[in-house]
Amino acid sequence: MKKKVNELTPEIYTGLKLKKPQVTAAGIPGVKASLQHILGEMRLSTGYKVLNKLNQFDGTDCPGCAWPDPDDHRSGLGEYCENGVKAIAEEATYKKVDPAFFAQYTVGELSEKSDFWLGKRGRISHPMILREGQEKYEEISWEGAFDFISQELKTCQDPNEAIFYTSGRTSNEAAFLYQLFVRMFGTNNLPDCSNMCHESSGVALSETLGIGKGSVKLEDFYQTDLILVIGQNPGTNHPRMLSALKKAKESGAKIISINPILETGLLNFKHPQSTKDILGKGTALSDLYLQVKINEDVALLKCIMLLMLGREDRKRGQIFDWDFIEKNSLGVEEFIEDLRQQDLAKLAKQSGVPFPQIEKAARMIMDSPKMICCWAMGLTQHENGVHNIQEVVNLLLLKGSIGKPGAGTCPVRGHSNVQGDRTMGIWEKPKAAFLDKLQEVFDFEPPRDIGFNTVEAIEVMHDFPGKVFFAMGGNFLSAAPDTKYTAKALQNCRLTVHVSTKLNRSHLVHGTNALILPCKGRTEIDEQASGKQFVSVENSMGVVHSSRGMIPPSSEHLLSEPDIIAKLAKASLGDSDKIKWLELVEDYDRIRDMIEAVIPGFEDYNKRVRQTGGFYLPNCARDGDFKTLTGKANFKVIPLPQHKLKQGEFLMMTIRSHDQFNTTIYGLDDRYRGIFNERRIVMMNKEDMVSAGLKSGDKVDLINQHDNVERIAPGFIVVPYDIPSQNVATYFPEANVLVPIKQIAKRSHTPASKSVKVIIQKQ
Ligand SMILES: Nc1nc2c(c(=O)[nH]1)N[C@H]1C(S)=C(S)[C@@H](COP(=O)(O)OP(=O)(O)OC[C@H]3O[C@@H](n4cnc5c(=O)[nH]c(N)nc54)[C@H](O)[C@@H]3O)O[C@H]1N2
Ligand SMILES: Nc1nc2c(c(=O)[nH]1)N[C@H]1C(S)=C(S)[C@@H](COP(=O)(O)OP(=O)(O)OC[C@H]3O[C@@H](n4cnc5c(=O)[nH]c(N)nc54)[C@H](O)[C@@H]3O)O[C@H]1N2
Ligand SMILES: [Mo]
Repeated sequence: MKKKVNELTPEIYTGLKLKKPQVTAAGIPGVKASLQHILGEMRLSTGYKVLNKLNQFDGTDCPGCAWPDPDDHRSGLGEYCENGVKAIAEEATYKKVDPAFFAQYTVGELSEKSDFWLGKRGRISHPMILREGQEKYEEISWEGAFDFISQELKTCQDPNEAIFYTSGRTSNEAAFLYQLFVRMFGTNNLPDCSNMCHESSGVALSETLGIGKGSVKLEDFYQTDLILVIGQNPGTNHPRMLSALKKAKESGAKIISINPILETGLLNFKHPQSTKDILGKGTALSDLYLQVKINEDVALLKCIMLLMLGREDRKRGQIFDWDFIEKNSLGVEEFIEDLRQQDLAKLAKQSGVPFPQIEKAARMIMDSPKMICCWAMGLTQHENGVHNIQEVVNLLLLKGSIGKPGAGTCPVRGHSNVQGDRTMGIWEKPKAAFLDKLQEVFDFEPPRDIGFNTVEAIEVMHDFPGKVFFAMGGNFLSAAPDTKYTAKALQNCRLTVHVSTKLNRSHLVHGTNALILPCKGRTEIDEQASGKQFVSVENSMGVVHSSRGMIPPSSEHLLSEPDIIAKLAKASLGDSDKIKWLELVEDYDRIRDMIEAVIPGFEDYNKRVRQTGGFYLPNCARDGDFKTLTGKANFKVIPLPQHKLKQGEFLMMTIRSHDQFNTTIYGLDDRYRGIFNERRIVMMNKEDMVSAGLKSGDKVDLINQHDNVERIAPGFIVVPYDIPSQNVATYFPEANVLVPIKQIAKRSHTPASKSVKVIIQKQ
């Protein structure tokens, strides 16, 4: 059946309400929103049980974001935030999607429901199969499911016909077993959500600083003079970061935010667990807010650095840290020479930020010996995503603000274990040393060819029918760019398999045969032959620690992710001398012993992961030892992006609302931005609306014409918003139909979902 565009994002209109954007994050409204979500999904006693142990030393790691937990003190009331509570309520819900549910609806009928509706049906309870030509999913035994998949894998003429995706919630133990199975099967086709997320950070930082991860620890926030938050909305996506920013301010730091829109969480914060905060005014966070135009951060940073160079020229050593630069870096001469060619006024104009504000930012940076730069998707999801981050690194290097306390890089990760999954080898481009080690320890010949990343995997499935697509978590269809194109890619597969907790659109846009394998979630007790197990995860700052489930699984038919992988591997490959798949899962310590044998930094893993708070992985950039190809930290000469917007064309960023976790829609409100009860909206500058003859509430079609293909997202409602001219914002995933598959970041291949060119047509 050919699907219409609408069926891929079929939100219904529910009655948009607009209010003024809020100026304070969290506080009582945050507490109220958390409670509503808990009460809607689970019994209060279950809610209490999970939340009480959330992010505690002996508890469950929040399945929400990857922000670290404090090393020392953890709040007795629980270390969590409003959006962590929503993540828990989604996972620990009492509602069930069982075989009776699937008997009620055809897949066609389900695909007409909104993502919000699908997600709210509850937890998937049984393994299900959609057989060729059938209209409904039906129950299948676990054994039957593993046999089915292994038969399909065995009929691959080349192991590279199969593609194994991973979303970042998967534990270290599951991720390690998964990549081992996939590589023993014979392919490096291990695309992951990171390809769509922080891949640009990984590429940029590896080249310049020698490690693809950030360099700071939480305590650096309390020792720094200045924090830059660029292209990130922590109030919604990393709310616990606001507590760290508050504490940093109390310790004397200043904060500059750089973002096209004024995000509430960066303005003011009332800690929901502090009576003083709740009753008082809260803490003002940003000392300076630069409303940069979308994807003009390079122009802004160059303008700031040119002002710094002006001062430095007057007296050498006044601004730049020459001791650091000469000892640790390469390329500063070329960098400064290029900077001198730039024109202050032109840069300022291109950035869209008033010049006096840029001067103020430059002064604050010049006055701060130690500084931290934080960023997220606002920098990575552009064609020049890698360059954006390398320009940030240039700034840090000029100041010598790396490899010392209170200073460094802080790419704030998304999924709660996305960083750990990469450390475990979920990567289409594994390093030779890693493969050598797998070969030595497990006695097999690992594949050496580079595998497909997410975008390449979509293109290959699109152009060459008959692939097998297996997803360890996630919602590939809705998370990926160019929804219609990705739909065809999945529909071309002979088999699509999803290990999932909740129903999502990727189960409904499927291959010739499709399977759903329901797994236990992070919050649930994982009992194996040797007793209750815990898993481990790595947070955004490289701390590896344990996470154990606290409540009984939502269905007796669920298996854990490691168990699913082991059983599939056993059915597909059988045991080898070195690996007895099922024995490994009896006691996860055995999997951790294997990880220790293969991956550096995991010495004494089983012992250290049991220490309170876990342990830090080695980080060369943190230690000031830059393991790049040149052996030094590298300055890079970064070109300015050129957006030649035609008359009537806009640059669109696709962002998250306050009520979603990626493609999981918790609710229809974006409370901080004052947008309620609706997701199919486009935020637009008021003057642009006048020029385009549009008014608030008008319905428009959004159109993208990249590569001579017309992509249409019909029926979006115009919302006037404080956003730079010629910039608009929509929500992910509703606007993903517009993100061109071929518009990707150079070298990291991350879809440019924050700089999509659109024209806007009134309906
Ligand atoms: N509650 C909740 N938590 C989450 C998630 C979630 O969906 N919900 N998702 C998780 C994941 S996987 C991730 S990766 C993170 C995402 O966390 P964020 O990166 O904070 O998420 P986005 O909503 O994509 O927001 C990007 C921010 O960048 C700004 N921006 C866009 N373009 C530009 C630009 O060109 N320049 C600058 N300076 N700013 C720009 C936007 O205005 C927005 O504030 O959050 C994680 N945590
Ligand atoms: N336009 C646009 N597109 C984007 C982005 C954007 O900003 N704009 N952001 C990108 C980013 S940063 C990311 S990270 C990707 C996210 O891409 P994904 O990680 O693929 O998507 P999610 O929505 O996080 O996946 C949600 C699904 O995961 C399953 N799930 C939840 N918990 C578990 C678990 O414990 N185990 C298993 N096996 N399954 C589980 C549930 O079934 C749920 O439906 O999307 C990307 N896409
Ligand atoms: Mo992400």
